[in-house]
Amino acid sequence: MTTAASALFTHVPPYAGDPILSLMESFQADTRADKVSLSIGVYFDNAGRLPMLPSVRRAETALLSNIGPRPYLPIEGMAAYRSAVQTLLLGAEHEAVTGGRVATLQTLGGSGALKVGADFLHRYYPESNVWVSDPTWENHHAMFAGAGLKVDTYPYYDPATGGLRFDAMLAKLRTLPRHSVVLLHACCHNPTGVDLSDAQWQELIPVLRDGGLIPFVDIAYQGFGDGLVEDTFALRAMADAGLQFLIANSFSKNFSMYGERCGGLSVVCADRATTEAVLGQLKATVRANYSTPPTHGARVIERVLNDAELFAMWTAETAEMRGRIRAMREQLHAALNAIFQGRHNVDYLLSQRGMFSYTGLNKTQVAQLRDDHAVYLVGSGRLCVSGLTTDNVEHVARAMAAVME
Ligand code: KET
Repeated sequence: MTTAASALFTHVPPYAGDPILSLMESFQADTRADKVSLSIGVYFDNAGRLPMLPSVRRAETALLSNIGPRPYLPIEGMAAYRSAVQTLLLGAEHEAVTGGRVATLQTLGGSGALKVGADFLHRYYPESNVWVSDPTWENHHAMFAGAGLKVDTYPYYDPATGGLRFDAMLAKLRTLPRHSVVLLHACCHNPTGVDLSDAQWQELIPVLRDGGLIPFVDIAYQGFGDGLVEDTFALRAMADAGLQFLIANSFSKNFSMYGERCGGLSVVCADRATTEAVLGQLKATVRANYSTPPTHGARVIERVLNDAELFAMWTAETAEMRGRIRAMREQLHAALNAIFQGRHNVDYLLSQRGMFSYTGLNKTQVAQLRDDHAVYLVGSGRLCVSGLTTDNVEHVARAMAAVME
């Protein structure tokens, strides 16, 4: 019955759609044979397929041959998974880890970690704003705002050079009120591919410490920059310097386990007692949201991370994915240079790292790429390099050139 009295929710407006996920839907509905998805941050192999990593297959097969009961996990997640997260991010021997100064939760992907962290910060620092890089992953804005924090930006990307506005970034961060939250990308910055060098991180750390700022580091692409350990340089340097900070890590990309929703939230605290209290309140946040995390993906990942042989396999698999991303950067760079003959500088493709590059293409050009050439980028001009293959890279280069010239 739809009488006026029973018509509820008529004031609910339609959803405009997510700027990234909605592109996946349009791409899937596109019937053109030469379509290329360079939008969502997902790693594809050179055949354009989502890989099933052999280390994951092996761990999962072993689990399936030993199917057991499925109790609720603890609110904070599996202990073996949580300690593996700490080892992967900071190293098993790091004093913060051995000293019991890291509160780690198993979370629903990197997104779940960001959300639980944002809720926690809003509760204990209700006056604090969060400062994110200009630009950042679109969903950072939505998540922090959704948790009640005011979101502001600090300078980051320089469109003129395709590099970093490091001095302007530091200058801005120096002006922030104490206890401001500063969202940082540990490696493979999304959407620009522009990272701080190790020396720049070392320069940033005193600014964070002396300003009494609360760093929140997002690491969603560990292994896709320079290496599994190399990509944690910022985390380890911050912990070495005695900073207290939050880390949201994701296993979606580096395990190619997007749908299993596996990640972690780690809070590096001043001492063991504070860590226990923080972990307790994080658990309270989770309990009031979704109660406890799921088992399957975490079991698989925990097995890979805690078994020496599987870990070595996975390390090699991440190196292979990283190598392919780099090779595709070089091939697109070479293909564009062959067309442009010096008319446009596309060296940003080589200096930027990780899955993404910022092309500088405007909304109209991105729309032309999609409508005229079936090449999908995010509206901001972000190109996901891992959607390129040796088969489609020439087509993409010709399409980019067609909309740029
Ligand atoms: N942090 C960053 C920086 C990030 O790019 C993503 C996903 C996440 C966190 C979320 O990770 P997950 O484990 O899936 O919750 N980014 C890609 C996918 C998306 O938008 O959801 C992307 O930017 O395309």
